[in-house]
Amino acid sequence: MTKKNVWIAVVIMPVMIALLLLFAGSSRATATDQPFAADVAVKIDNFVFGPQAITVPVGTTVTWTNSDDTPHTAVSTDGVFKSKVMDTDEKFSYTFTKAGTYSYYCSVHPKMTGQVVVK
Ligand SMILES: [Cu+2]
Repeated sequence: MTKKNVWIAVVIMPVMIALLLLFAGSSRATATDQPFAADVAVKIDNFVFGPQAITVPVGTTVTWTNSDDTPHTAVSTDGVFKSKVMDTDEKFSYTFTKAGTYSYYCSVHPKMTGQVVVK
Protein backbone atom coordinates (compact mmCIF):
# COMPACT_ATOMS: atom_id res chain seq x y z
CA MET A 1 0.00 0.00 0.00
CA THR A 2 1.08 3.57 -0.63
CA LYS A 3 1.40 5.95 2.28
CA LYS A 4 -1.86 7.61 1.24
CA ASN A 5 -3.74 4.32 1.27
CA VAL A 6 -2.38 3.44 4.69
CA TRP A 7 -3.52 6.81 5.99
CA ILE A 8 -7.02 6.21 4.60
CA ALA A 9 -7.17 2.77 6.14
CA VAL A 10 -5.92 3.89 9.53
CA VAL A 11 -7.71 7.22 9.93
CA ILE A 12 -10.70 7.47 7.61
CA MET A 13 -12.12 3.98 7.90
CA PRO A 14 -12.50 3.90 11.70
CA VAL A 15 -14.17 7.31 11.56
CA MET A 16 -16.58 6.13 8.85
CA ILE A 17 -17.37 2.96 10.78
CA ALA A 18 -17.93 4.97 13.97
CA LEU A 19 -20.31 7.30 12.13
CA LEU A 20 -22.20 4.39 10.61
CA LEU A 21 -22.58 2.76 14.01
CA LEU A 22 -23.72 6.07 15.47
CA PHE A 23 -26.44 6.46 12.84
CA ALA A 24 -27.51 2.83 13.09
CA GLY A 25 -27.67 3.11 16.87
CA SER A 26 -29.68 6.32 16.89
CA SER A 27 -32.24 5.05 14.39
CA ARG A 28 -32.73 1.95 16.51
CA ALA A 29 -33.16 4.04 19.65
CA THR A 30 -35.85 6.23 18.11
CA ALA A 31 -37.86 3.38 16.60
CA THR A 32 -41.22 3.05 18.35
CA ASP A 33 -41.73 -0.56 17.34
CA GLN A 34 -41.80 -3.04 20.15
CA PRO A 35 -41.10 -6.47 18.72
CA PHE A 36 -43.48 -8.44 20.91
CA ALA A 37 -46.37 -6.02 21.29
CA ALA A 38 -49.15 -5.83 18.76
CA ASP A 39 -49.80 -2.50 17.14
CA VAL A 40 -53.31 -1.29 16.48
CA ALA A 41 -54.20 1.71 14.38
CA VAL A 42 -57.06 4.12 14.95
CA LYS A 43 -57.75 6.51 12.12
CA ILE A 44 -59.37 9.87 12.70
CA ASP A 45 -61.44 10.63 9.64
CA ASN A 46 -64.39 12.96 9.12
CA PHE A 47 -64.57 13.77 12.88
CA VAL A 48 -64.83 10.09 13.82
CA PHE A 49 -62.38 7.76 15.58
CA GLY A 50 -62.33 4.55 13.56
CA PRO A 51 -62.79 1.96 14.81
CA GLN A 52 -64.67 3.85 17.50
CA ALA A 53 -64.21 1.02 20.03
CA ILE A 54 -61.41 -1.51 20.05
CA THR A 55 -60.52 -4.41 22.31
CA VAL A 56 -56.82 -5.23 22.58
CA PRO A 57 -54.52 -7.38 24.74
CA VAL A 58 -52.33 -5.85 27.46
CA GLY A 59 -49.12 -4.47 25.96
CA THR A 60 -50.74 -3.23 22.77
CA THR A 61 -49.57 0.04 21.30
CA VAL A 62 -52.41 2.02 19.79
CA THR A 63 -51.50 4.64 17.22
CA TRP A 64 -53.96 7.35 16.31
CA THR A 65 -53.50 9.02 12.93
CA ASN A 66 -55.30 12.19 11.98
CA SER A 67 -56.53 11.83 8.42
CA ASP A 68 -58.69 14.95 8.60
CA ASP A 69 -57.82 18.43 7.43
CA THR A 70 -58.88 19.57 10.92
CA PRO A 71 -56.66 19.27 14.01
CA HIS A 72 -57.72 16.65 16.55
CA THR A 73 -56.51 15.16 19.82
CA ALA A 74 -56.98 11.86 21.64
CA VAL A 75 -57.35 12.53 25.36
CA SER A 76 -58.14 9.90 27.97
CA THR A 77 -61.20 10.74 30.08
CA ASP A 78 -59.30 9.54 33.16
CA GLY A 79 -56.10 11.39 32.29
CA VAL A 80 -54.20 8.21 31.40
CA PHE A 81 -52.96 9.55 28.08
CA LYS A 82 -53.15 12.85 26.25
CA SER A 83 -51.98 13.56 22.73
CA LYS A 84 -50.80 16.89 21.51
CA VAL A 85 -52.92 18.51 18.82
CA MET A 86 -52.45 16.36 15.73
CA ASP A 87 -52.46 18.12 12.42
CA THR A 88 -53.17 16.28 9.19
CA ASP A 89 -51.27 12.95 9.01
CA GLU A 90 -49.75 13.40 12.46
CA LYS A 91 -49.75 10.44 14.82
CA PHE A 92 -49.95 9.73 18.53
CA SER A 93 -49.10 6.40 20.13
CA TYR A 94 -49.80 5.00 23.58
CA THR A 95 -48.95 1.58 24.95
CA PHE A 96 -51.58 0.07 27.23
CA THR A 97 -49.84 -1.84 30.00
CA LYS A 98 -52.84 -2.39 32.29
CA ALA A 99 -56.19 -4.04 31.69
CA GLY A 100 -59.17 -1.74 31.84
CA THR A 101 -61.61 0.32 29.85
CA TYR A 102 -60.17 3.56 28.57
CA SER A 103 -62.59 6.14 27.24
CA TYR A 104 -61.18 9.05 25.34
CA TYR A 105 -62.31 12.06 23.36
CA CYS A 106 -61.01 14.84 21.19
CA SER A 107 -60.43 17.93 23.32
CA VAL A 108 -60.99 20.16 20.29
CA HIS A 109 -64.31 18.47 19.49
CA PRO A 110 -65.53 16.82 22.74
CA LYS A 111 -68.37 15.06 20.91
CA MET A 112 -65.77 12.89 19.23
CA THR A 113 -65.34 9.91 21.55
CA GLY A 114 -63.73 6.51 21.45
CA GLN A 115 -62.93 3.59 23.67
CA VAL A 116 -60.06 1.18 24.14
CA VAL A 117 -60.80 -1.97 26.13
CA VAL A 118 -57.59 -3.67 27.32
CA LYS A 119 -57.87 -7.30 28.42
CU1 LIG B 1 -61.37 16.71 16.94
